[in-house]
Amino acid sequence: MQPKAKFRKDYRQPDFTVTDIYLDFQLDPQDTLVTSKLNIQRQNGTATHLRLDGHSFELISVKLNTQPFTQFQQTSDALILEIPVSYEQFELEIQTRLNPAQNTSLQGLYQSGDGICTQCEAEGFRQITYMLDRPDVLAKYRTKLTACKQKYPFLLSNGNRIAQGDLEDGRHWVEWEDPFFKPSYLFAVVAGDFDLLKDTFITMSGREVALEIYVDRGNLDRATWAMESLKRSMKWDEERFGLEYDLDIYMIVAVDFFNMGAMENKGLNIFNSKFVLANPQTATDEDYMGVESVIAHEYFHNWTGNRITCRDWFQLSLKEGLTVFRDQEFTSDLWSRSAKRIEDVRFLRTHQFAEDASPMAHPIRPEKVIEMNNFYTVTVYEKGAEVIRMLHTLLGENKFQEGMKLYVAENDGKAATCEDFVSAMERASGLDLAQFRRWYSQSGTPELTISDDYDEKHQIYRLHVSQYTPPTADQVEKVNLHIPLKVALYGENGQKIHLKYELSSVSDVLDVIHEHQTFEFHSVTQRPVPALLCDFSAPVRLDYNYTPAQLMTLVKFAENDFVRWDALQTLYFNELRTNLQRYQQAQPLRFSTELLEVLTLVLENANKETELTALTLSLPKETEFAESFKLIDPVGIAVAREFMQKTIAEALKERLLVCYNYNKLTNYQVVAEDMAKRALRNVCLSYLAFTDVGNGLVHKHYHNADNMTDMLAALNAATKAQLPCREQLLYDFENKWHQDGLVMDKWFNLQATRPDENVLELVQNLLEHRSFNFKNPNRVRALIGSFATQNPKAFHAIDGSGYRFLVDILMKLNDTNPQVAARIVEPLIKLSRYDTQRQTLMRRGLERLKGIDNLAPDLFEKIEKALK
Ligand code: B3K
Ligand code: ZN
Repeated sequence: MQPKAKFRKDYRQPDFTVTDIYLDFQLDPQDTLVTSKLNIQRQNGTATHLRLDGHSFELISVKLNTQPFTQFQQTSDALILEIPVSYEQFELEIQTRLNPAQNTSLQGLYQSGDGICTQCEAEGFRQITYMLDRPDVLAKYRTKLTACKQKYPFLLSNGNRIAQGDLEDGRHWVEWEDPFFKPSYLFAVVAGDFDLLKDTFITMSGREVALEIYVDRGNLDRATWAMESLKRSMKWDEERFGLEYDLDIYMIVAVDFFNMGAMENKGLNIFNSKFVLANPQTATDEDYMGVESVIAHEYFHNWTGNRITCRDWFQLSLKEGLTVFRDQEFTSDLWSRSAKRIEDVRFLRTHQFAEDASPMAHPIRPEKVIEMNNFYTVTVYEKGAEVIRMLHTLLGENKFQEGMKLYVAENDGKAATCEDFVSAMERASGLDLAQFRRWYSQSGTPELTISDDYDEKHQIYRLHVSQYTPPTADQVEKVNLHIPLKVALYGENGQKIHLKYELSSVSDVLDVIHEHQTFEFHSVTQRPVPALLCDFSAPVRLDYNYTPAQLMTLVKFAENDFVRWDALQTLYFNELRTNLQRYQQAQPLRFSTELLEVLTLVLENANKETELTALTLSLPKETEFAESFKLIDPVGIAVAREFMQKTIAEALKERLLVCYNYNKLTNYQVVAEDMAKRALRNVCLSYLAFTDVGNGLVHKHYHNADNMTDMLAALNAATKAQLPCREQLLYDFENKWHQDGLVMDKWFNLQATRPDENVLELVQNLLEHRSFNFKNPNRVRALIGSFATQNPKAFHAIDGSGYRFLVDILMKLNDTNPQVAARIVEPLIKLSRYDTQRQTLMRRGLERLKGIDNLAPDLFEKIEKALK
């Protein structure tokens, strides 16, 4: 049977709702008994069919108002009950039996290591018991957990602990009550043995909140950063958004087996241990930042997601886009705003633009879904956050916060829609957002084509702007969007030109609303260099024919760090493009003197702006370059990029060495200044690895490292430049860390992204490695995911070996963990971006997959679209 699609337009209010739930769990890894008592209320006076979602468990019994009940029909994914019309309100009692240890899908109730936990978003609750498992059914939960006390000393659920006790058979029980109404996807249970880090937070109204972080035994020293991050998040949300925490306890549990980053269950977040655990020996600076932002993100969901939830899953960006925007702002306020912006834009351009150009293209509010888990995407999250950011740009901070207040006041305790949010913003600001709303319904990456002219006589400068959104796989017809275009003008000597129309100042944010539009600036005394799309004011592609001299002016003089970084990006991209062409025409590669000049200048100023230098000096990855081509040549890009890297290294070797030595630190601290120094020093190292001093330098760097950031930088440099020392360093690392899965993920990633010819064979052998575990999503992503997405040259090998390998893996993952399978199939469905030979091979792989028995809806949805 083919999985069925659901459409946004078909939303209907439920006929029945659940007001209260009492859940009783008799927990056991192989044999868990769940008794659920649902208080149900009829919403629609004539409805007699009550359809409850549920699958993957054994149904034991059903009672209606305490009496055994048999008027139901059981299907593969539901229980359909016949409820007499006279029943306005009734209690349904359902008993089910589950096997958490055998649940490798990591949804519903499952075993992780020695513990047991849940994952209910999006539709995992229905794997525990029958339920109206939809986000617009809000109920109050009371939960009793009973389990062996020795094996599971901690029994956790949402809300407040209201009672507990011991049983004579060695088991104990704990009862929890959550006073807030919530949808089933926010329900959570954890049972296990942990080390516990405790702290408290005093809220702005003076209430004390208990903070508890649960980690595997022995990991306590790796939890402090997460705790600090949590407190910073709570404080920030009060200060910037005026939002205060509502329960008396906030718990975070770190588990090793988890399909994504973390989950914002009410009062009981469950995290992938990757985003909790950090100490200097095991985590890099990047990991530290990752932990802080995911902790913040899940915390921020308490208001944007939990207190105000989504009416239906098509509205997912209501909570995700907004919460990503909030965590981005948090990081920007605490660290460096421009660095954060640069990283986010890099990510969006590489991954979201690629998604929009793929068979999976969808608007931030999708119209049609087969498997909801497939829509936790960069589009819903990151483009969703860009849409919120554009609103913020258009409204300004004050009006935006007024809009937030209105949104919260109107929707607290409810299941809302994206429209509710935009409407609040519209009414609070008085702006007309009619055209802006189209960002919610239109997919695809808009292109802004800009040209300019300068009228010297009248001192008028004009920007001619055209917008065009190319058709996408899901939607052919496109309309004009409301695009905020932030600009700045610079004189030849770097002075910023005041923006004027006639005699008055005008905003630097231009409202692009038509297909073609001209913007005029007056009193411009010389032909300016335009900085366009400053701070990436809209998620669009920009096409303006910059000359190298203009870009040089921007790199040198622009006030805005983002503009300077972006100008250098354009130079890198142009350089790569030119050399790729030369490579394809079998001509010798050449490096432009302008770019070397700019880079020399950047290095000269390195000490004044360490962080920005590190960012601008990093060459875009192969996958970043690839995104700017309609037709991707994975081999050519790798060759041209490596040529650039080697040329820069050789030409600037002395300067890079000076910079490398200058930024040496004596001890490890997670503070902005030191992180910037490490980043810059390690970028220098990555270039120097390609010179004659490389082997000695990298070897020494590795052995002198007192932290993971530097150690990994050395390993990375050694493998990318294929230095003689690499095998020995990799061996040393493995020997030291093989018992630590999270650290080994870094090693697996390095192995999978090696430039070596035989990398596929290496990866295949590593499937048998002592630290690898096919059931653990982190391991699978680190080894197999990295190979498929971060080693394009090897994955797209023209003999099809990379594709065959991935398909073999996917066939197995389809049975064990379809959600992870649907993530790592991504590079294979983007077939239209490659030449016909590769396309044919990719298609063959997808067809082989499509033919298997029991193809999960997760893979089915993507493959079906890809083969269209
Ligand atoms: N809301 C969860 C993601 C759930 C994914 C379900 N497949 C984490 C987050 O976005 O905060
Ligand atoms: Zn989220």
